[in-house]
Amino acid sequence: MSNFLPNIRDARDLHEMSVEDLKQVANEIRETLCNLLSKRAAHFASNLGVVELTLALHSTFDFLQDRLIWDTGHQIYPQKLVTGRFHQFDTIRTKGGLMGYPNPNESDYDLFVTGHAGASVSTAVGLRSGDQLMGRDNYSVAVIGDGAFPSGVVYEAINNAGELNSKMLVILNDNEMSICPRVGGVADYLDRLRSNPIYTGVKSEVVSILNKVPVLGDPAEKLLFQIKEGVKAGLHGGMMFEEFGFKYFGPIDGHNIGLVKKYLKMVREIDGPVLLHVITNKGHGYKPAAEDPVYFHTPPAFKRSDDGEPVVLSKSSSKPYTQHASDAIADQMRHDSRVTVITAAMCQGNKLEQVREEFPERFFDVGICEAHAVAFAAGQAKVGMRPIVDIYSTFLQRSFDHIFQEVCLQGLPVTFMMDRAGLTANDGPTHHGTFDYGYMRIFPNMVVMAPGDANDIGAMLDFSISHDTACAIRYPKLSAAEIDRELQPIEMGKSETIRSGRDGVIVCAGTPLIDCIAAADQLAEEGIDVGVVNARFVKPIDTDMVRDSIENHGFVVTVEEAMLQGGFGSAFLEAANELRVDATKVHRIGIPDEFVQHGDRESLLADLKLDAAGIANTCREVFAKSGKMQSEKTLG
Ligand SMILES: Cc1ncc(C[n+]2csc(CCOP(=O)(O)OP(=O)(O)O)c2C)c(N)n1
Repeated sequence: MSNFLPNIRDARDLHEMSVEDLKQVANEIRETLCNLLSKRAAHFASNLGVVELTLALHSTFDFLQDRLIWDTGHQIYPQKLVTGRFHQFDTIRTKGGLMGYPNPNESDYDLFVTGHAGASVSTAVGLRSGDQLMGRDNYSVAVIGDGAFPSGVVYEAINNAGELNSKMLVILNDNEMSICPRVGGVADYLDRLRSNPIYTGVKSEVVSILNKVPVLGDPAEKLLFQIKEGVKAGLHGGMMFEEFGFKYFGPIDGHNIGLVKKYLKMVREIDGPVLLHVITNKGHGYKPAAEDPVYFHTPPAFKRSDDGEPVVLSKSSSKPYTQHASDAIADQMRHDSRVTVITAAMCQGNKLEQVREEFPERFFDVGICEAHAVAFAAGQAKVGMRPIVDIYSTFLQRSFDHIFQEVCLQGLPVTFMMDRAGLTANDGPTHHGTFDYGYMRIFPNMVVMAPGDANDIGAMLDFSISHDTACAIRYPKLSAAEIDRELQPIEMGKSETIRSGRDGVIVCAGTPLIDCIAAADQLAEEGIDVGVVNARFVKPIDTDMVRDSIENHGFVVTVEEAMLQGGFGSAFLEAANELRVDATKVHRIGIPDEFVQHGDRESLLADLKLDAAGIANTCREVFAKSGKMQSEKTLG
């Protein structure tokens, strides 16, 4: 078996390859993907599904001249393998290694760092428009999955593209799946496109004619288009995409490299925007992944047994925060029929399967439509329901304006469960949920909470459901800690003292609490007596605690796994300023003004001084300074 892949230095090498050779490359890519998964968790099923599409695209276009955007970006692995990164591929999703998403720092073939779904068509339209203004005669392509396709921004882009009428291609990669099965009216529409027997008949006829005609520049081709347009218009009275000004082709088999290439060559000759609908199977080529694409979206590392079955290499036994959150949500729903839960296509990630089963009528998966999710929740809240919006911290950024206008400005009681807050480690900058304290605490009528451990989650949700304006609760993607203590009830704006200390105090927002306690333990062994406070509320902050921390301790260190700007430590300083107490002894630990890259959690935390050792070190330093200041004062 020849080995093409290690020798492909650049995607242009694919141009000379026959379809048969490209099929061989496809096999090699799949083997490489399977081998990667034996080392670490990574995006898998979506990548298996786009192998042929990637090869067809890169062997037809030159994407150093033309432009290519993969929507979301999690299905970029095959592109990395054929654009000069094969030999580093083993490093993907490790610190300093390749990113698991497109990254222009790695290759000119990756145009944007992306990880959030839905924006590909907009950027592709923008690229095309800019290139046109710069006088370049190139082509812009966006590949977008059927899961991302219902995102509102896609229609804003399609609306604009139709009007600009420039040459560009949107490839709709339809595998009938988001991470979970896709939902909603667009999904139904795509199903109808796939299954309409008349249209399917026409399609195969078109394909068979296509197979017979020369690919480029043949007048028969133009005729073919006209026939197709006429037939389609007659059958459907105008298709949705065509109404927007796009020419629609497909659906075609996205695993047939030769066929996809043929269509790509053909649509490249068309003036104006084109939508090519390709059908692929998520997990294609590895049977267990094709059979269970939900699990295999980002599975944990596994090796293949002799008969190819996946054998998971390690299992985490402790219960994650997400599961505690999901259990608490179910509990609320059991006791209060006003409570609903809304997820934006992350039922699996949010561990809401059980809730979906138990409360099908109060469970809403709105698709990858975070903005809609929040405005929808506002509508429910307005008429007396108690909606819980369960969305990852980073994706909730998409809803910023609706949090402001539809929720906070109206004073509505919507609860935000912000999952995956803090560092999400190997996913990197698109996925770290580190901006939420800043973007949530600026709104009037918003309460912002951060559980210090698993025990706080249920109590905070309980507080939130009975509170009459919006509340946000943010927690990470981690196994949950349970801190041994006598639990104090959640009271509006009240922190919890975990232990008191004479020399200084660490005030922690959220789940770094366990590391703060470990740091205080280390310091105690050295004779430095440091208290630990579980802030619980980022907004309203406990002003009594702020005053006490400053007035009765030698130093204060605030800790948060979030951006320092606008974050918890900043809230602490603001409160100190309003109290007119001297905040010079306050030191903040958190994320500085830069994007944190991908890597293993431990070393990212160590770099940011956010692990127990880093927190202890900072305390030592400020303790030494505070001691010096104290003795200077005494001497002076
Ligand atoms: C704004 C946003 N919300 C949610 C996600 C989480 N997410 C990642 S991939 C994915 C499913 C994407 O499905 P689709 O677009 O069909 O691509 P496929 O994986 O099927 O190729 C989701 C919901 C995201 N990346 N961005």
